[in-house]
Amino acid sequence: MALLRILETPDPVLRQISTPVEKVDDELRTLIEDMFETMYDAPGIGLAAVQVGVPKRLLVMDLQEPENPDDPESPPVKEPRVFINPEILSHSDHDVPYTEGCLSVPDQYAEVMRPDRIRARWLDEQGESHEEDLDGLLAVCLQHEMDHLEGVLFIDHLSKLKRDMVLKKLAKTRKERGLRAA
Ligand code: GNR
Ligand code: NI
Repeated sequence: MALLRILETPDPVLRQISTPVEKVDDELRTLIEDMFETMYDAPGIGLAAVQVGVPKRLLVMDLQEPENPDDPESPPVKEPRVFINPEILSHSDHDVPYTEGCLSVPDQYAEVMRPDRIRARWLDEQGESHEEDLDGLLAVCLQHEMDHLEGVLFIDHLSKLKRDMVLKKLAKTRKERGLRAA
């Protein structure tokens, strides 16, 4: 098990287009384990391989939703999911807003519009194929992660004005952090 370093914008690796996974083997499963460890540590609800410097079409996810939906403080249910070579087969024509964040754009949040339902196909860590209709946060998160496979960040969905605001805030946060660390 190992914690991996998460790349942050403007690292050019985040702009690479990830290539298909050719073989689901033990080497890949080790990377998947390390990605889960890194994602839970961050903490985040999803992580694409390219975010840890491996531009392959692989992502991990765990929404870590509270056991009791009426009590946000109740312990999260662990539901790790692995998506290898994911494809979106179709999507609804109804877009909904969701306030997104990204471990590669730390501590910045903005509303992004995406289709509320998608039909997706992917391989799991055993190489087995799955096809399912997804909605809610699962659909939002899978679309966010699949953007990473194309070198796209959530800020790319914003107007230039909003994107520049987010990047300015990011620069300010980094500067303040740097001063405090010094
Ligand atoms: O941890 C994350 N939270 C999140 C919230 C709303 C929409 C998408 C996400 S994914 C993000 C982790 C991440 O950057 N994955 O690429
Ligand atoms: Ni992200």
